Amino acid sequence: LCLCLCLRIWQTLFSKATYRGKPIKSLNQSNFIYIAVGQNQTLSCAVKDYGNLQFEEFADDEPVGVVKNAKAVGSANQRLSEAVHAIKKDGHTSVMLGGDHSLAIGSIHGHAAAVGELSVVWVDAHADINTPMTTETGNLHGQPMSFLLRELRSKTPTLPNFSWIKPCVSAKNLVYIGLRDVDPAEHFILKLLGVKAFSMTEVDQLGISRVMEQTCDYLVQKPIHLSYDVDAVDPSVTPATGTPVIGGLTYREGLYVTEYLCQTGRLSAVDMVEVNPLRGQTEQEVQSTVGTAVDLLLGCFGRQREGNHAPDYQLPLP
Ligand code: NNH
Ligand code: MN
Ligand code: MN
Ligand code: MN
Repeated sequence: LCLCLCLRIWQTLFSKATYRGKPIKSLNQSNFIYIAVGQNQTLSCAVKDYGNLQFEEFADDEPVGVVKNAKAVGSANQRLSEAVHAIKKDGHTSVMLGGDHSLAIGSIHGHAAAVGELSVVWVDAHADINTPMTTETGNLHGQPMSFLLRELRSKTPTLPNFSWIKPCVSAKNLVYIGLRDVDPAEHFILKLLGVKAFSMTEVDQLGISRVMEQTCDYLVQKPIHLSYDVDAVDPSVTPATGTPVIGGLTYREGLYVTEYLCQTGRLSAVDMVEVNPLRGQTEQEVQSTVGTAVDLLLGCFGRQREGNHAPDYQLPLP
């Protein structure tokens, strides 16, 4: 059920509310679903769908320097921040399905507003830490961390509709995994702030299990915000994304990250972003990307490759 639900959510987000040509009416039928995790195995999971957020559009959203869509992105993230804040205050683990990675601004901001200091695990081919002054593309999805880090406060101008943002993450509480396409200015910032980063070179050197061990030894105690850009995974597996980069995590490495973070018991919010079915060349490319994103989410919520069974499972008697 959930596999299909998640698939539908993405299809809803990206295929103008239709799935295989048919319009999808509502996703809010049930608050409690059993996630199908394999034959005869279920993982119970109370799910509350807070619905799609409606974002305001701006006709007068002129570029600020090279930065595009500042008003729209600023305003969307303000709404998202409030939504995630409410979800955390309701006592849930937040799941944000995207969409552009600039949405991490609101997601992390709202999470921090509710729980205080947090650790951020940023799984991505890219560092997304350009400032509006260093960005080469002008895309805000390449800049979210620069608005969130306390250490970069004095380096980021206030864009229109960005004045509500309070930097709420410390550089020492941030870990990157999967980097392989980092701009020179971003590389400078990472070194300047001494940010912990496991690029694909470290993944090759250490193996994903030691990367995760070191990540969690380094990030102690605080609630974890996982911001997962599907382009961290190799484009042979997740091609339907805006900026695929060769040489990424395998399906198994990508999944291991989620399983490992799940078993810490500290996973408090997840972003699964840059899933873009419109970027798939074939139906198979879309299915592989969306299916992988769903598997990564299931990994975050306890699906184990060794198998699962309900705590009250009873063997049938002959
Ligand atoms: N570094 C580039 C930029 O700032 C690319 C960012 N693209 C991403 N990031 N998809 O995850 O525009
Ligand atoms: Mn994007
Ligand atoms: Mn990203
Ligand atoms: Mn990326």
